[in-house]
Amino acid sequence: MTAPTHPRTSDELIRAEEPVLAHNYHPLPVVVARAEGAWVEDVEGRRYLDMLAGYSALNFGHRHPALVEAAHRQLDRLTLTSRAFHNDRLAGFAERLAALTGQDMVLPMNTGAEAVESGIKLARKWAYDVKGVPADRATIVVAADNFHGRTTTIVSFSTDETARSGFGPFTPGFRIVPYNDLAALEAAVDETTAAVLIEPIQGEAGVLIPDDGYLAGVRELTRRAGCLFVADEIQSGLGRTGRTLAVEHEGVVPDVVLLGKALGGGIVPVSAVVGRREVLGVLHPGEHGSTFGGNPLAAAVGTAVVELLETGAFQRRAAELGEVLRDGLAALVGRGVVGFRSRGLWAGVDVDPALGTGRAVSERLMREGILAKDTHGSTIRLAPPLTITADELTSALASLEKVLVAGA
Ligand code: IF1
Repeated sequence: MTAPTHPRTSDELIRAEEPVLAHNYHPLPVVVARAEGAWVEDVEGRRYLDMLAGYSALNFGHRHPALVEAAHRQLDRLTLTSRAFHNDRLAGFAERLAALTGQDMVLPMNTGAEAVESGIKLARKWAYDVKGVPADRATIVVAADNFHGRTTTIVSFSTDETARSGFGPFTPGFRIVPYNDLAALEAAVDETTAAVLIEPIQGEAGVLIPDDGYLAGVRELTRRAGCLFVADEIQSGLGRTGRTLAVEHEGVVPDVVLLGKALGGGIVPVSAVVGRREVLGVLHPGEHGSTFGGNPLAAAVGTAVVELLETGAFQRRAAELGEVLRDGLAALVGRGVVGFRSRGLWAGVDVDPALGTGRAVSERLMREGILAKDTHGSTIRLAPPLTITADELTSALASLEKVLVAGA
């Protein structure tokens, strides 16, 4: 069937997807056609405030001018060489990213899951080559309720049956312990342990923030045990929580940090494994790679993203506006909100189940011109672009109040 010549309406486009697009999502019934800053516009011209920001891939808003300019400039020069050759953008990107994160080396990849998979391979190879774990015996400790991506190995250690069932057989070598439980973690780490892999804040689980001291405890425990602390900052990093990396709230420096999402500025997929020389140095030519990893377009956009973060302005903004978000949500506790967790411009809001599921609340918010997304049950995730203004944030909170209190 050929597409009709007249521009199709939102409803027509939604219907057209059904027979031809895999049904691995259940999107809200909104068809976005253009966007700028914190605002998106659907096919019919209705405007919405974007409180999801691509699950934290749009920290700098839609089409940030500096990022679009960097992309346009590079599009007119060079977009891909493969790593068979050098390109003139990659050294600068790696230098700036390593400096921003306080790490030695960078392994450039594309998606978050690729960064996680690469981090797993690096940790295992470090365990064999440096720590001396017997071949094929390395273990990696992860947290229950984790979310690290959708590949077969990553869902092998998921505790979410929806994400995991039907995709076996699974990759061995992972131990699962409760999040935010140092005793359980200590019991799971032994001489075969290559790494502890955790999110500094569990995003998909509902923005679960561990107790103060947990991250420092993981750092101390892994140092003492002689294994790696690998922090997945793909969603929590790059300004979202009010710091460059969420681990900075406890002054912790992991051995390896996984980055993605906002590293590509919402323009191209850019991810990276950044870490100590002793770890990333275990890779030799031919042992790992990617067609697009480190491509000049990604490196140019990634460099522009790092430049935005080098001043600290976005991190300070997320911290300051995070107080507006926190205070606004606190005022709703007992008035439709049964609890919430927030750090910087990132919140998991538990809505009174009597008012409806998270999905139902998301649909009501959509009708109020606010785009947000439920995680599990009746929890709504709020993660606006860090470019949002205080007034926009306040109006989003007012819409949430209207939807909850009015039971709209
Ligand atoms: C979807 C969730 C969020 C991540 C962390 C690695 C990855 C992600 C901490 C993998 C990706 C995305 C995946 C996307 C929706 C979104 C998500 F709901 F799935 F769980 F944010 F919470 N580590 N999270 O959050 O990165 O390969 O996707 O680039 O699968 O629908 P990716």
